[in-house]
Amino acid sequence: MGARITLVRGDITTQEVDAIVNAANSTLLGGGGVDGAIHRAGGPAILEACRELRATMLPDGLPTGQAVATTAGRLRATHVIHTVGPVFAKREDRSGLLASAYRESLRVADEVGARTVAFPAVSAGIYGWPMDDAARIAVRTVTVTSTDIEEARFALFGDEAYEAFSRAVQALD
Ligand code: AR6
Repeated sequence: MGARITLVRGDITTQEVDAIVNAANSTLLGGGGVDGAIHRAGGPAILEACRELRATMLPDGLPTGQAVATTAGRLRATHVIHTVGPVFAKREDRSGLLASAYRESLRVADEVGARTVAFPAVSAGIYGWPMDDAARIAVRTVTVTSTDIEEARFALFGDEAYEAFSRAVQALD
């Protein structure tokens, strides 16, 4: 069964869900955008857990298209699931990696027992993915992936993102 998709406008860090997905980079050591906001709101426990992962399971970092869970520190959520979306490239189709970031995040969410998960528009900020296409890939991948998650909530910053995801959801019907 696929998860029920919901859309909200606003800050992902304040969502009351079991797990929040972070649009991280391979170092797992922080950055701007959603990543910066999650570390700021969640406090140092998240970075500590990421450093521990780098020192043990992931010495070379988290590959693009993969996902890994840590504590959510002070956030209302219990888990942060860090995933790495691809940087958009005009001359190369990396959409398989973007779909993989969502699929792997759902797999890890199942592993930690999450029932509600909030996603940002992975790759559609600093990594430059055109919003309409990012929304289509996100919505399609979550819809076709089999999972025990009940709700996949996209927490979207700004009208452009919200409208793009609304169109992508409407296009499913
Ligand atoms: N809540 C919800 N959405 C947000 C928030 C927030 N608090 N902040 C930004 N967005 P981005 P990427 C939106 O750049 O493109 C970091 O440096 C934003 O408007 O966060 O995958 C990482 O460390 C955009 O629509 O992620 C990586 O180096 C979407 O979230 C790199 O950025 C994703 O934007 C990853 O870039």
